[in-house]
Amino acid sequence: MFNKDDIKGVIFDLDGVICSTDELHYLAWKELADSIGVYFDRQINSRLRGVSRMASLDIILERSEKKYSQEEKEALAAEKNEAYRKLLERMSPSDVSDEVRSTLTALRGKGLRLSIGSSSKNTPLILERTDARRYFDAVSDGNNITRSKPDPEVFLKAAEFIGLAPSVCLVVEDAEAGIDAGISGGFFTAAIGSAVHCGKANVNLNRFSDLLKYV
Ligand code: B16
Ligand code: MG
Repeated sequence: MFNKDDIKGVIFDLDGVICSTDELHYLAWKELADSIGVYFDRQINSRLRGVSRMASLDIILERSEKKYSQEEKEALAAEKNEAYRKLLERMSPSDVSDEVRSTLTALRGKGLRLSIGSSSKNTPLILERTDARRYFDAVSDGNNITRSKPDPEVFLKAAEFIGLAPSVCLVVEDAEAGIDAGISGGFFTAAIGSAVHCGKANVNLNRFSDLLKYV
């Protein structure tokens, strides 16, 4: 049973929760898909939310007539990532809203421990470009895991990094795969954005600052 007094830490997904990189992922995947003649649009892009880089590529290649070897797929993923990192250089502190910043500051003020729990290997660059690293006690991301969401590894590591048990942490996610990961790791979960529709989270947030009602 969810009880706000039990929560000692909050673990945040990055893309879609703290900031939005959807459009940049789209542009980089689109460039790659065009270069190999594979159809790709924004609807397909929406299936990539919260999914790892290689799993995203597999979704894109569903439309390809050519079968790619593992080595070729790794080269394609590296090419996309290079284009994506160039686009990330355009991010700035204004890509993290005042609402997100003031809510994170208020949560810290309540004595809660905060961590990032993101599948993205580009998390350090995104946090640096947006000047958001300073709100978090720890960062667990695609660089310290071997299994992506819906596996709970990234959140279990985040809880370990802030020295708390999953049972006293709330995971905030915008993707169903992330809510599933939180549930299977024994965390309480809060859904925002498209994850609200899956109906599986303990709480649904209309907006980021609603978190202050629940913890
Ligand atoms: P990268 P999150 C996820 O971040 C993104 O939502 C997903 O679209 C992306 O494919 C994944 O990170 C891997 O990202 O290619 O940068 O390592 O939502 O878990 O913060
Ligand atoms: Mg996300």
